[in-house]
Order: sequence, then structure tokens, then C-alpha cells
Amino acid sequence: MSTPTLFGAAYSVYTRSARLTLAEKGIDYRFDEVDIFAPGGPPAAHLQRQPFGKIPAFEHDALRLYETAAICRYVDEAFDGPALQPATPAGRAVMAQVIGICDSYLYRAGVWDIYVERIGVPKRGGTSDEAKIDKAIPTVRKALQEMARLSGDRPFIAGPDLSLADLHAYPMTTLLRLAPEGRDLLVGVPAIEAWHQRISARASSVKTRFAVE
Ligand SMILES: N[C@@H](CCC(=O)N[C@@H](CS)C(=O)NCC(=O)O)C(=O)O
Repeated sequence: MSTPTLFGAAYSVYTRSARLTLAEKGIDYRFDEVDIFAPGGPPAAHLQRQPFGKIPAFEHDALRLYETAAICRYVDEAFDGPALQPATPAGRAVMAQVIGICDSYLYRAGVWDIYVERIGVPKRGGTSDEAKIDKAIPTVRKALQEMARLSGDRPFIAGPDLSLADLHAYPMTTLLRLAPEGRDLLVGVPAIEAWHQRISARASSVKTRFAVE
């Protein structure tokens, strides 16, 4: 197998999902750092790989991919290592449902409207928009409660084993938890708080920690 390349940044939640997936599979890869927030915007070479200017992007032989869920699914299916997708159609559907909840609700409300607004904005000298934070709280609460409902009594969100759903959600709950409102939300859904702590202890997670943690 040739060595794949992941283009992204160590601070990015979506890049971290891909890095967690590669680490859990035990795959060697090149990590080509791209700063999409650099003055002047994403480098032109990156826009060739990801025309929407987001990270991550991925290359393996002739295959060039973007969209984190697609990258992680390819990595799971194309390489050796532990399977990161449930064996049953129902399990895979729940995994895809959780990934959809993360992309559609948790990312915007939890990462941007709570974490960035509460922690990132004051760090850059600005003032947090309290109305934005207040409005995001019920959405994040619902997302975490749905993740708990879907996981049932099982240790991972989409079943008895670690899956791409866990690796998609974890970087988002990590940044969320750095804001006091986010920590309260997680503690308010004990099954997800316990899940979060379990994933934090994994070697893949330790290896890909955000600088802000
Ligand atoms: N749907 C994309 C989302 C990727 C995404 O939003 N990445 C963030 C970093 S975590 C980004 O590139 N943000 C830059 C921006 O919004 O301008 C995926 O699944 O890869």
C-alpha cells in the first residue's frame, strides 16, 4: 500500500477526525499542514484539492478526496486494521445518522457558536455575542441527547465497538467542552460525558490533541 497524504491543520476538528481514523487503523501517512485561515485565504494549491476552501483533503495514489466522512470511510475500507464501521445495515445507518447530526447541528452550534464565541473571540480581543451562545445551547443539548439515545447502553455511539461516528463527534465535543457552557451541557448528558472521557484516553486521541486542550 502506498502512503496517503492528509492535508489539513492540527487545530481543525474535521482534520482531527481524519487523523483519529488513520491512527485507529494504524496507517502511516504524510500530514501536509495547510492554514486556511492564513491572511489572503486558503493557498491556491489547496483550492485545487478542496474547491470550497475547507480542510481536510486527502490523496492516495490517483484518488483525491475531500469531505471528512468520505475520507474516513475510504480509509476504513481501503486499508487493513480494525473495522471502524458496524457490521449490520442498522448499525451503519445509526453511524451515518450520528455523523449527520454532527455535521448539521453540533458543529455550527457547538464549535462556532459556543466554543469560538466564548473562547476564541475574546482571545482575539473581541466581545462574545451572548445571544448567539444562548441560541446555540438548546441545539447542542438536543444533539448530545440524541447521541445518548442512539448509543443506548453501549459504550460507543453507534454500537458496541468504536466507529467512525465516535471519531467524527469527539473533536467537536472536545472544543465544546473547553467553554463553560459546553462543559455544563456535556455533564448534563452523563452517558455522553462518560463516552467523551473514554475516547479522550485512547492513544489516537492523545496523539492528536489540540494545542488549546
Ligand atoms: N464538510 C466539510 C467541512 C470541513 C470544515 O468545515 N472544516 C473547517 C475546519 S474544522 C474549515 O475548513 N473551515 C474553514 C472555513 O469555514 O472557512 C468536511 O466534512 O470536510
